[in-house]
Amino acid sequence: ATAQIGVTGLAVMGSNLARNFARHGHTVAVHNRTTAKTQALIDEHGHEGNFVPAESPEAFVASLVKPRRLIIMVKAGDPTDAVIDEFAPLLDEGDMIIDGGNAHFLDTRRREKALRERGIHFVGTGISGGEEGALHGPSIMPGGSEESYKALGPLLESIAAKAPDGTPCCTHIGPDAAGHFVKMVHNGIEYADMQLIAEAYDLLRTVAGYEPARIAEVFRSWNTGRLDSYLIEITAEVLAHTDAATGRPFVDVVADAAEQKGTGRWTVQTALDLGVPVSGIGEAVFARSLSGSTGLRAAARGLPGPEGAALSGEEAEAFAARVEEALYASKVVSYAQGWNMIGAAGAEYGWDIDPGAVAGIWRGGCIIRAAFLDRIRAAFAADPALPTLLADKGFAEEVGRAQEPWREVVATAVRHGVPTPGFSAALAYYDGLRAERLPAALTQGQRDFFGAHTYRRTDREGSFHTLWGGDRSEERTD
Ligand code: NBP
Repeated sequence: ATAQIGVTGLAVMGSNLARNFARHGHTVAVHNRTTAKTQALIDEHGHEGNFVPAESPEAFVASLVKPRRLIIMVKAGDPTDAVIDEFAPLLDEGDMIIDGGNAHFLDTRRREKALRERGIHFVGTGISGGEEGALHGPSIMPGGSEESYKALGPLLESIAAKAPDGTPCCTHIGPDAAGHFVKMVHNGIEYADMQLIAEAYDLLRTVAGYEPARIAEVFRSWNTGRLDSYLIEITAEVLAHTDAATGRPFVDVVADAAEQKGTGRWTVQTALDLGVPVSGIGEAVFARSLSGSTGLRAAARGLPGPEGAALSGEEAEAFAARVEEALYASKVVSYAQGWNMIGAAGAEYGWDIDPGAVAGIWRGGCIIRAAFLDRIRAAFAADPALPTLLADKGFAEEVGRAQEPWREVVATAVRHGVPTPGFSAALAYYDGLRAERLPAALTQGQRDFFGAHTYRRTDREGSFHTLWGGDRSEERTD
C-alpha cells in the first residue's frame, strides 16, 4: 500500500480533488463505479502526480496506507449510503471515511453514529468553492472526531485555499456533523449575499436609472472598499458582459427565474427547527421561489404600482452611495443571523464550534470569501462569547452610521415599487433586536385570551393567566 489518501467518485469534484492532492505531492488512490472515468483521469492528468488507479473497491482499499483515509465524492443522498455500505466492510478499526459531498447534516449524524459503532471514523466534510476550488484550493470544513483530524488535518490543510495571511482555509469544525452543518450555513449565507447584491443592482437600475455597464463600474468601485469580495467581483463581471448573439447586456437576455439546488432551503428548514431567525436567508430562498413562479407572476402582471420616474444626476449618485450603506448593513445582519444559527446548533448538538475559526476558513476558497470575514474572525477572537455580530463595537458603529441611508433606501424602494425583501427584512431584524419593547407582549395577551397559554409579567416573577371569560381577575399558574 502506497496511497496516503483515496478518492472514490471521480466526477468533476472528485477528479479535481484527487488532482489537487497529487499536485501537492501526495500519492492518491482513485476509484469510480464506472471504471472508464478512472482511466480517463489517468490518461488526461496522470502526469500531474502519483495516482494509483483501482478498478475494484478491494483493490482501492488495499492501495491505502493505514489508517486508511478514503474520501467519498459521489452524489449526495442514497448514492453516499450505497458507497458507505460497499466500502465499510472492507475497512479496519481506526480507518476513516470522509464524505466530501453536500450531505444533509442529519444524514451525517446518522452515518457517523453507525460507523463509530464499528470503530470507523466518519468525517462529514463541507467543501466549498465548486470545481475550481476543488482543483486549486477549496475551503474545507471537516467534522468528525478529534482523533480523525489528527491524521487527516495536515493532508486537507495542504490542499486547502490559503487566506490572505497564509493560513489554510481548513479547520476541525467539531464532532460528527458540525462540518456539514457549517457548510450548509455557508451556502445559506451565500444565498442571502446574492439576494442583497441582486436588490442593490435592481435599485441602481430602476431607481438610479443606471445601465448594466455603469452598475458594473459601481460594483467595481465597491469592491475596493469594505464590500471587497468574490461575489461583488463576479457581479461586476456578469453585469459588464454583453450577449454576443444580440449585442444586448447579458443580464437582459437571461430568464429571470433563479434556480436552487436546495442547501438554502435546508438552512431555513433547520433554522425553523432551532428557532433561530435567519430572515436574510429565508427571504433569499423565497425570492428565488417567487422568481420561478411563472404562473403567479403572469397572473399578477397587471396589478398597479407606483409610477415614480428614475432619479438623475447628483441625486442618482447620492442614492447609489446610500445603496452601498444599505447593502453593507444588510450583509452584517445576515452574517450575524448565520452565526447565531451556528451557535444555536452548537448548543443543541454539543459541538463547541469556534465561531472565529469558521470566519477564518471562509476567507479564501469559498464562494462567500471576502475581506469582511477577517473582521468577523477578529470580532470573535476578541470576544468568543459575542452574542451577535451586531454587538461588536466596530460593526455596531458601522451599522449605526449606515442606518439612516439604509432606511432611506428601503423607503425609496417602497415608493418606487422595487421589491427589496432582503434589505427590508434585515432592517426589520435590526429594529426588532434593538427595540426597548416589542409588540410580543400583545401576542402573549392574545395567546392567553384564546388558549390560556399564560404569560409572564415585567414586574413580578411567575406565570399568570387572566380569566378572560370571567371577571378578568388574574391568577398565578405556577
Ligand atoms: P455528482 O454529484 O454528479 O455525482 C457523480 C458521481 O457519483 C459519479 O462518480 C458517479 O459514479 C457517482 N455515483 C452515483 Br451518481 N451513484 C453511485 C452509486 N450508487 N455508487 C457509486 N457511485 C455512484 O458529482 P459532483 O458534481 O462531482 O459532486 C460530488 C459531490 O460533491 C456531491 O455530493 C456534490 O453535492 C458535492 N459538491 C459539488 C460541488 C460542485 O460545485 N459541483 C461543490 C461542492 C460539493 P458513475 O461515474 O459511476 O456514475
